[in-house]
Amino acid sequence: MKLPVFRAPAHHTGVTSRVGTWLGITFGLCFVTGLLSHGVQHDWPWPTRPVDLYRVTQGVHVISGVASIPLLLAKLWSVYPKLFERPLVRSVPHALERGSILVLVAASFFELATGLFNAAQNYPWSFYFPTTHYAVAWIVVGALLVHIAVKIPRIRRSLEPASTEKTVLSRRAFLRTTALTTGVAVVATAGVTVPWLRKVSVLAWRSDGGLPVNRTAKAANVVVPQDWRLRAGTKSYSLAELQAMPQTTVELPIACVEGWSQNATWTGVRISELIDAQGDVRVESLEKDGLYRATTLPEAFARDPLTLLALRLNGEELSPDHGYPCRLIAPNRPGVLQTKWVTSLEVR
Ligand SMILES: Nc1nc2c(c(=O)[nH]1)N[C@H]1C(S)=C(S)[C@@H](COP(=O)(O)O)O[C@H]1N2
Ligand SMILES: [Mo]
Repeated sequence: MKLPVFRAPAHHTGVTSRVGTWLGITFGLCFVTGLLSHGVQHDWPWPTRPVDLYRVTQGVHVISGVASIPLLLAKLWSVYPKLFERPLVRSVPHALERGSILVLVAASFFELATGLFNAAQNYPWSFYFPTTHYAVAWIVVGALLVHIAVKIPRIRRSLEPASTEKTVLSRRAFLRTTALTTGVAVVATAGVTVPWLRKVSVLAWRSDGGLPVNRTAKAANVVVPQDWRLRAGTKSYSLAELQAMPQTTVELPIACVEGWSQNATWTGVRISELIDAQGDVRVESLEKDGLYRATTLPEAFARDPLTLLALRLNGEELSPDHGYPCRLIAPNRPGVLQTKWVTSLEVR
């Protein structure tokens, strides 16, 4: 069998190394911010300030993930002639190296595809997304470190200035196209979290200016009883009693793990005025069996003056979908932990 010969500039190792370096940066950012997001949802120490920190880290997570998609495709395009190299396996280390690349590519595709679907709020699979996405991230990182370690000498050599002007120019053209495609992908989606990009982000979720609803009261099966009262430790309050208490107004974002985020103005009662938080506070909702029906508010957050049991959103009474009669809003906390339809607070 005669094997094809590949001479296109895109297949030059200089191109592969450069795109690989960019991809290394976006993967690195994506991994670190993903790790932080996992941590904050698993009781790792997490500060209450800056209030927008999670909004930024999760925005970077989704944006670097989106940027990685065209970069990974360009990188694979650049190296696919290697599939035609013979002999298939030259030695044991060579076999291991090729095997690790197979794992790396498969795991990377899995992460980028599931992440993209997640950002689009689409879950066409039966596994539990956060656990699987998190576990496979470690496979990517492990395989990536092996890959980089093996390739370092080649990367070094290939990034040195190349010889002929003409091929250098066409290599640059491929790199420019890759960069441009990546830029378009980022701009088309980053508006989910970067307010001034909202208008140009054609693929991004777009609101009518209001705060999006993640899970509606109907979907959550929430019915507020006529005689609803908030239980807070040993005390209890009717809605009218909560409304009669001193009200605080704060401007805080909902920063969803799915990548979108938006600021809003919240008015309500400070959690610290409702319960003496000598420890973490368990926040339960009226939802019977949703995955996010209850959360634990660490003590520092429960005592924070910006942490409210919100009764109003942007000047109006909370709508059922945003958590009527009351919902938790705290600084620097993922949206998934900003419990709606709160019915009890209890110190753990
Ligand atoms: N009880 C309850 N609270 C919840 C949820 C939920 O499913 N059940 N979803 C959370 C998620 S994932 C997000 S992003 C925010 C969104 O708040 P919003 O719908 O008011 O914008 O609510 C959070 N609070
Ligand atoms: Mo969310």
